[in-house]
Amino acid sequence: LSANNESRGALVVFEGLDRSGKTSKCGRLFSNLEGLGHSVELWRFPDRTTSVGQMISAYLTNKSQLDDHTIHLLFSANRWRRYQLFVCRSMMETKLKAGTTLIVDRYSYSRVAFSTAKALDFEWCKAPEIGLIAPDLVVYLDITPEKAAERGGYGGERYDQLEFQRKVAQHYKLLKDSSWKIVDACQSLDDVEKQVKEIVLQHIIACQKGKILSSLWS
Ligand code: 2DT
Repeated sequence: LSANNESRGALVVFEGLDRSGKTSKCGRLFSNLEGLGHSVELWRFPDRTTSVGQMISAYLTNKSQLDDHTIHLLFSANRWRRYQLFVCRSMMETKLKAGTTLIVDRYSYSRVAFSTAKALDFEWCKAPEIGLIAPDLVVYLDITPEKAAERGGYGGERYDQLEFQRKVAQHYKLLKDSSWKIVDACQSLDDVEKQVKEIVLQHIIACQKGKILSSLWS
């Protein structure tokens, strides 16, 4: 991952509990960056459009049952597929090196936090994600599970339960590293948007100046 990084785009990941506002903040950031003339794309995991994505979606909506290990590996396969679509250089790497910033709604941290919340082994959960591209920035939208639950209720999916989200919140904390910026998701929408935009622009500049791409957890 160390070839020509000049003027590359940034890999910006959003993480947080359900109802923390990730999807709307990703959308706002995307429009803001586009408005400023940046080359930018919005990605989302799970990508429910692929065949593996459809299996994940059936599991999340309780239409199918899968063993915890199996669903863990399917979520990873969903990301690897996106990564490997071009034969030698991944789609992600190609886009970043072409100068496109990627805003990604959930990434490997979701996988480990959600699976370890089911009491799967921490290192086992990380293993299938090792070697994916490490984000330049992880924006963690911080909200307590109780406050998140008050926000118009959860959807009807498998993980949308307060007790489970409490466990996920605890496990997210174990994944925090130097690429993380914690943003208080309970501020006004405008304040969250402004803070996120400032942090992201700083990281885009660092990447344009040649910050090296690295691999996740290796
Ligand atoms: P959305 O509500 O954001 O569509 O997510 N999840 C997600 C995992 O358990 N592992 C993963 O790797 C990813 C990307 C979090 C649907 C649910 O999928 C969970 C919530």
